[in-house]
Amino acid sequence: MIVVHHLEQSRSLRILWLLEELGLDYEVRHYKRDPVTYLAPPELKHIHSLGKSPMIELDGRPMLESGAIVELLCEREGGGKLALAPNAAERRDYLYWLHFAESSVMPSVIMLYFMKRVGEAGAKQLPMVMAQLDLLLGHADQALEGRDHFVAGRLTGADIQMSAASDAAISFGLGEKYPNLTRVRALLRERPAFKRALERGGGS
Ligand SMILES: N[C@@H](CCC(=O)N[C@@H](CS)C(=O)NCC(=O)O)C(=O)O
Repeated sequence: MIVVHHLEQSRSLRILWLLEELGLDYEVRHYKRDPVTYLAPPELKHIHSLGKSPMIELDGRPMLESGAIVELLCEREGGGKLALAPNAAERRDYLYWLHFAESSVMPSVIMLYFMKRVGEAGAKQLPMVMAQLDLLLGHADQALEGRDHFVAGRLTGADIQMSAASDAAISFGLGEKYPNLTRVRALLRERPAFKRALERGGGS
């Protein structure tokens, strides 16, 4: 049985969504964020020293990093569903978007999030961080022009990982600036598997 250590309001929702799309059995263990620091509770560190979420247990061992989790679950547990075979022509695009989410988009998202929290102290650097995020979100938005998926004309793990980019656009109030990200986000959130994941995640 796959166990998901699910932190509320976190990127862990993508893993619940993936598992629902793959139709796999899993158990969810819920964790609340610290109301002051917004960090994960210490119990997560008892399972893996980094204490981050998403965290799954597979074969009795903890595993972190959403991109790696998505890749492994699609290929090994999902029989290739939502993935692209190693020799598929679009495999390179699949891997590109699958990893672009955490490797490129999220660092800028997190930076902007903290800059906004520090207020005046971060004001000078804010335009530079904003420009970076704009570049990355614009690139993703462009890739969805006239299409509903990043690759292969169907839902893949790349779309699930990249949902973090559209979530970020919406949470920073940039939805209108990125109409394709916004449109696709609305479409994906209508999927029954997404709704089931939201329910099992306790609404976030
Ligand atoms: N790159 C990692 C990011 C993991 C991560 O930082 N998760 C956040 C939640 S979105 C977290 O656990 N924050 C709580 C904490 O750091 O204590 C991934 O994609 O899995």
